[in-house]
Amino acid sequence: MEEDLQREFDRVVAAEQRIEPRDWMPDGYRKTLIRQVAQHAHSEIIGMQPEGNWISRAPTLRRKAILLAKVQDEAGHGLYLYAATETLGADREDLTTKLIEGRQKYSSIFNYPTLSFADVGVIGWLVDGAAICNQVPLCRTSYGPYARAMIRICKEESFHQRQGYELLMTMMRGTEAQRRMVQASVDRWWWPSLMMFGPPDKDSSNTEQSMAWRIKRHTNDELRQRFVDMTGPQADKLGVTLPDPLLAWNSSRGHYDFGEIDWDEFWQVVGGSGPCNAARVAHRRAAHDNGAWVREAAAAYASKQES
Ligand code: FAQ
Repeated sequence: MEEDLQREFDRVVAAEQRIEPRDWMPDGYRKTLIRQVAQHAHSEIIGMQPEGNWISRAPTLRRKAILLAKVQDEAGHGLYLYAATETLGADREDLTTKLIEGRQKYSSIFNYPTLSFADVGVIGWLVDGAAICNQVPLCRTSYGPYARAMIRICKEESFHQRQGYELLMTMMRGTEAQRRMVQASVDRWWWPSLMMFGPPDKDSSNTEQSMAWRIKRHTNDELRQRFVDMTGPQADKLGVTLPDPLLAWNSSRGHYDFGEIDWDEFWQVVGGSGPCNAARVAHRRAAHDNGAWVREAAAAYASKQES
C-alpha cells in the first residue's frame, strides 16, 4: 500500500505536476518543506527590520511611501509563506516560538546593520536581486501551495529590486558624497549577498535530496553564479565597483569568475553571532509579546461568534 503511494508521489514529481496538501507525501518531504518554507517566512518577517529602520528618516515623501510599501509587502510574503506551512500541518504559533527561541533559522543577510540610506537602495538591488534569482525557480517547486505563493512574491520582489536600482541611479547622479555613500554600501553588502545562496554545494547537506524531490530546482552554487553574472554588468552601468579584485568576465566559461567567500563569517552569522542577530530576535520577541492582547482579543471574539 505504502509502496503504491510512494510510486504515485514519484510519478507526480517526475511528471512536473504538483503535490497538493491532501496528497500522500513522504515524511522527509513534508519535514524538509516545513523547514525551508518556515525559514523563508521568518526571513521575510525579520527582513522587515533592516529597512524598517529607515522609514522614519527617509529623505522625501516619495521615498518614504515606496519604503513603507516595500516593507509591508515583506510582511505579506511572510504571511503567504506561513499559510503554506499550515497546509503541511505546521502550527504558526509553534513556528514563531521556534524563531524567537533561536531554534529555527532565517536568512543570514538580515543580521547586518543598515548604516545609511544608500543601504535601502543596495538592499533592493543586491538582496532582492539575489532573492529573485533564488525564488524564480521556486515558482516551479514540486509543492503546489509553495509554488503558487512564489509566483506572487516574485512579481513583488521584482518591483523591489527596481526601486532599489532606481534609488541608486539617482544617488549616483547626485553629489560626490552621495556616490561615496553608495560605494561604501555596496562594499558592505556584496559578500553577504553572495552568502544568501547558502553554503557551497559540497557542504550543502540538503541540496541533493531537495533536488531529487524537485523542491530545489538548482544548486546553491549554480544560483550564486547566475546572480554574479546578472549583477556584474549592472554594477558597470551604475558606476560602482564590486569589492572583489578577482571578479572578471571569463569568456571561455561564459561566466564571471569571482573570489573566495569567507565561509567562516557565514557560519558565524548562521550560528547566531553576526553583528545584529541578538537585536533582530529581541525585536521580534518584543513585537510578539506586545501583540499578545490582539491575539487574545481575536480569540475571544472568535469564541463569542461560535457560542
Ligand atoms: N542563511 O543544505 P543547505 C528575501 C542553512 S528572503 C541562514 O544548502 P537548503 C526577501 C540551511 O538552512 C531570503 N541559514 O540548505 C527579502 C541549512 O541548515 P538546516 C530567504 C542558511 O535549505 C528581501 C544549512 O545552512 N530566502 O531575501 C543560509 O537546501 C529583502 C545547510 O544549507 C529563502 O529562504 C542562509 N543564507 O538551501 C526580504 C528562499 N543558507 O536548515 C526582505 C528559500 C543555508 O539544515 C528584504 N530557501 N542555510 O539546519 C532556499 O532556497 C534554501 O533554503 C536555501 C538553503 C538556498 C536558502
